[in-house]
Amino acid sequence: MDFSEKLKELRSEHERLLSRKNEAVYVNGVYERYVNPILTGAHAPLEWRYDLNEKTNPFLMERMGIHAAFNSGAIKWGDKYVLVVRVEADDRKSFFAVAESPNGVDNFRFRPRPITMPEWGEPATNVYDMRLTRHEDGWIYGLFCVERKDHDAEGDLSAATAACGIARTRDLVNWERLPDLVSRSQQRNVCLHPEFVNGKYALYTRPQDGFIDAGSGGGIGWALVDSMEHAVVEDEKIINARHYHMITEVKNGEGPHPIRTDRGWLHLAHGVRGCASGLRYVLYMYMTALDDPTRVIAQPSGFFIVPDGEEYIGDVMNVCFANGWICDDDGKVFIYYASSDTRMHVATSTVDRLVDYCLNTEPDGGRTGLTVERLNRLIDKNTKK
Ligand code: M1P
Repeated sequence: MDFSEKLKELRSEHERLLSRKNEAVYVNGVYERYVNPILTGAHAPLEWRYDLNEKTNPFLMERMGIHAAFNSGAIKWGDKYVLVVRVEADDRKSFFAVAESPNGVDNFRFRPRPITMPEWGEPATNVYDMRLTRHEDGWIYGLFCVERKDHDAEGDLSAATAACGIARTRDLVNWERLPDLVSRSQQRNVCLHPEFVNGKYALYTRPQDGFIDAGSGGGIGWALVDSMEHAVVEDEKIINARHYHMITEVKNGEGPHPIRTDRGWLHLAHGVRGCASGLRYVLYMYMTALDDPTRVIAQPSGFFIVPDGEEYIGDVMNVCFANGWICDDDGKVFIYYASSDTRMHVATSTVDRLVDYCLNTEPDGGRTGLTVERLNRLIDKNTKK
């Protein structure tokens, strides 16, 4: 096959992948899953991966490997479903790129270039996991993790620090970088609440002792800050704590910003537990009071979404992670989740179903005896004559 034939085939295979239709499958009444991942490394434009000039690349070799597209922030932009994707190159560096779809479930296409994020302070080694918030102040904020080498840990090559980077935009094209969040502890999984609370910006935080360990960090935190231009966490309180023998035992973190409903704020988060095969990341939901987003009013027991089938496999196995969802005006909710730090998926539900799930699923009782009591109550209800 000559160069132009190979290129033609490459383009048609790529187009086949991008235009593949997706199909919903029933799961449990709470949400539908879709059969195909919506984004993978292979969705990255060919122009990002190949030198398409026969003279300089006669074998049509890939010159820049892109192996993963995951942990995406999400926003509705006009009639498009837009993701700010964590794209990871073969060199382990991730960056942000915008992909958009006309229907939210398939045909996601990357814009021609990745986001060139301005630096702030010491240039980042890595950036990832952007949470997007269209704030009532008129800006769209992107909060993300900024990883830098820990210069204090001499001799430990893997020592790093995590901070919350802050950027804002009005058009998803031009990004203004603001100073990183100032906080006593390291921070990852920070997310901006969409409304002012007591006239201040409200942040969901995740204080952590080190780069990996939440340690004494307690759980999902909450902090009010005066400004996003110089955001400083003075006081932080834990609003959704971790617990022994629950899905959040090792750590947890807020996903995208919560959705306002008549019955309270709907939250999506991830919980992590340890097991013989390593850490297991699952998604869970909780609700907080409308007049006080720090007061938990419901938290269904157990997980909401876990890796399923091939989703278990990837760069970091046994991981479900979500930092983006979109709620349409008609109440349809698109839940964008990643599997095993490798690819993006979508599940769909509605505000009504998610509220019903949160308010009518019993909470975790904390011990096996109460789980059996709960089961017996349900069986009684279903078998009573
Ligand atoms: O590898 C799983 C996840 O690990 C981190 O999440 P957390 O801070 O809760 O441990 C993040 O690096 C995330 O990107 C990743 O998916």
